[in-house]
Amino acid sequence: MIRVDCQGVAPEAAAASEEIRAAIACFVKHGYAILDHVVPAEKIHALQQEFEQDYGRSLKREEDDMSKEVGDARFMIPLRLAKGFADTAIFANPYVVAVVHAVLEQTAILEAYGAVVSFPGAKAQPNHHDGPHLFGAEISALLPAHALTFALPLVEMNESHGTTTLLPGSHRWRRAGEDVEGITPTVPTGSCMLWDFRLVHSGTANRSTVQRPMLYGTYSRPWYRDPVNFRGKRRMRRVDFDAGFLETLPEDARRLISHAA
Ligand SMILES: O=C(O)CCC(=O)C(=O)O
Repeated sequence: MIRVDCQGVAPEAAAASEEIRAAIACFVKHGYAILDHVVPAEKIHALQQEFEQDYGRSLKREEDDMSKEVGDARFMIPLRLAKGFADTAIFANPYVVAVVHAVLEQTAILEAYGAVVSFPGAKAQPNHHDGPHLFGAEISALLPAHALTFALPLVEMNESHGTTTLLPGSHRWRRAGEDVEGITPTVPTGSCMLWDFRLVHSGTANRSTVQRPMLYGTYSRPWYRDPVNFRGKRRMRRVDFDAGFLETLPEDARRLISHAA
């Protein structure tokens, strides 16, 4: 398993750093990147409390208009770009955006923003990719990435709370089920994972007694819209923010979400 430690890499120098270059190379070859120390752990702790307060009570163990079941006792909900979730260190994180720009080009957008929460006792998800192949598996395997998932745990992802198993190289599979050993990383708070939308992966079981919220962002090329995860969910906004929010943002962050204004 390859991990890249961003501690000591200045955010403004991220794109030119050896560390981010290594992350990009891993992403292109293996379909994933794991970045450590991209957000201070205290900031994540505050976000986790905010999540519990603002979303915890309304999130039930059943699908409704504002959530989607994505596995046994596992739900996806949209997050509003407000308060801590509107922090550019989170949705426009400089280390993450440096990888996003390299693999999806500078015109990349944040296509969706939310959380996947697994409840205590949630069983492992089946293997899947986040979207269907473009033009079928044979052609898709040859193409550069069109979208990726950014996963930022609000509590440590580990054997007890559950994490995500990734099948390295599966973004290049021409047929399903090639034989490869998965990796099941522990992801501490402040670290994140990125995976190619084509990569085969699955959330592992939550064996603990606490919810495991994982903030996610879908970054994509500007023409791409996730055709699956919002099907039948008209009330679920992909990227949601107040009028006037855009004007408060630096240019780079604004470019990521202005399509949703
Ligand atoms: O819960 C996880 O760890 C992964 C979730 C996931 O892959 C999904 O819902 O598509």
